Amino acid sequence: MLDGCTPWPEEFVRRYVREGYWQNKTLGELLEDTARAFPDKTAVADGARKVSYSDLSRLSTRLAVHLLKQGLQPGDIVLLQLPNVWEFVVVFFALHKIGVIPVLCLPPHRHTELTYFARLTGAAGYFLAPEFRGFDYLAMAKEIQQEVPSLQHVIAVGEGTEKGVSYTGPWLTEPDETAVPPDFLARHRPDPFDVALFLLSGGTTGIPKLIPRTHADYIYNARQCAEVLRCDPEMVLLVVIPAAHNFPLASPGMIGAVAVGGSVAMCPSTDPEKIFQAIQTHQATFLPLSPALLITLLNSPHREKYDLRSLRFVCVGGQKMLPELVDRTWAAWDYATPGHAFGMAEGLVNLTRPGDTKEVIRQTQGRPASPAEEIKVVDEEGREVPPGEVGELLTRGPYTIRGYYKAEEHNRVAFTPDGFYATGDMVRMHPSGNLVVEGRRKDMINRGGEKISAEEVENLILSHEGVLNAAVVAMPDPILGERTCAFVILRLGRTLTLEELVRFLAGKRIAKFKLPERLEIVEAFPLTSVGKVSKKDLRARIASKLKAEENLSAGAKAN
Ligand code: AMP
Ligand code: DBH
Repeated sequence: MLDGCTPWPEEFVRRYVREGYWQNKTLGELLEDTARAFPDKTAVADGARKVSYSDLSRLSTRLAVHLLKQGLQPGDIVLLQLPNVWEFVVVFFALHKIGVIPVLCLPPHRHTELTYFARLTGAAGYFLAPEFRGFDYLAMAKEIQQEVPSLQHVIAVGEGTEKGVSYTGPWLTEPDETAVPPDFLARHRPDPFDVALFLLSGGTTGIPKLIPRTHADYIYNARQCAEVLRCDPEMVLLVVIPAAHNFPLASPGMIGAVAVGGSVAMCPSTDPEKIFQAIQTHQATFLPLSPALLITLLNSPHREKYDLRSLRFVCVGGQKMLPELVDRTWAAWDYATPGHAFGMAEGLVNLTRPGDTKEVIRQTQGRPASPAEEIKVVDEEGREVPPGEVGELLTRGPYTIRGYYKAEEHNRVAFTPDGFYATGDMVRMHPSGNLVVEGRRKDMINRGGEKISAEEVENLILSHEGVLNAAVVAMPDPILGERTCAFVILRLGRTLTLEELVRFLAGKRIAKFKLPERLEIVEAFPLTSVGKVSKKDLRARIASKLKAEENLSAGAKAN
């Protein structure tokens, strides 16, 4: 396996292959299989553009040829940061055809995160859209290149003339390729049992972690999710949450859709009306959403204007969907089944099944997609708790990693000696055999499904000269579930406002979703019995303060 990655022990490799979970197939070959079976079917749709499977196969091969000509080589690592556009799919499969390994960055990631990923991996290239939501990615790419000399290739989707940048547009529109030798793919074929891509972990420690996923494990992950959710060639997946997330990518996601010969429709906007429009235009059947997005859709006055009756499955993940939200979804769209996806980029995916009873869908977050996934619910000493009691979820299986990339120290705490991943999620086994998420022990904020490491934000706040100490916690939010609240102790005689703090942090060039949305200046932090900062108390304090403020403003309105 690639340097810096932890392989599965030999006995597990043999078992996963013997029992048929891992197949000798690359992601590139997965696409080729479907292109042979369904050449004329729409593979990808984006607005008015439709790309058939035979075209997707051809275009991704053509792009792969150009990338090799540019000097990218099998085994190179690249940053991939694209919005939800059709080229995402073309680039994704082009890379896998030649064994170039993408790091799946999110569109909000900025200079600091990208530089870190590029340095850690020695990335050779950066795939981007020149502009998205008013941000100039090309300018950022130039700056990052100055700092990371390995980053030789900047490749933008679309057309353009910027010096030092290659554009996919001309490559994808040139007349048919003649220069592709028939054994082209075979010659550049990556090892299906080696790393295909890196996902990003929301992270619980100061530095975000890279998650290496192999072709074999990732294909099985997507296929297995597609199977238990009964996906078939009629599936039209609408990708609204950022396509680089594990959820819309492989649970069952884009790869699952390709595996079954379904279609992938890309929606770059999270504006409810644009989403409704996309559902209607593409006749979407399968819609992965975060609870926050689902609430926004249900609250939208535009909902009634569109015909959404193609929807069959509304799959909600990233954050817990409460029973009331399940009920509202059923009431709004009685032709669609709501379901939970409780997954993680590290591997394990729990799903409710279309055949589960209504009560199980209301109350639980599903069960492992694969029968080969081992799960344990344990107490603080690692002993399994009696069924029905709350404990931490541990897991091991054919698509759960055995270690983060180049993170030996962290791997020692995140994985047990026998290879279980400690999820940090507190769960309870429901009598149905499904899991119920009861909370978490990891120190992160889950902002509408986007994960924020408290420690990462605290370290940035601590670099402010007026700040003596900082503790970042989640505060409740009716739509996003959680937002970030920073508790700060100032140095003597200093002042700080939220605006000043946000301006300071924005200057650190990080993803905007990590910026605190509330600042509480305090004299001291509450401590636990062992003298650590009690985040539990801080969370309770801000929650009750918000509640009091809400009551106050409700009272003021009533008067
Ligand atoms: P990551 O490890 O960054 O991929 O984030 C995965 C984490 O998101 C899980 O460990 C859970 O904490 C959380 N999560 C994902 N889906 C759900 C869900 N349906 N319900 C509750 N928490 C979820
Ligand atoms: O939050 C996640 O990371 C997530 C949510 C739903 C995930 O990785 C998944 C399904 O596979």
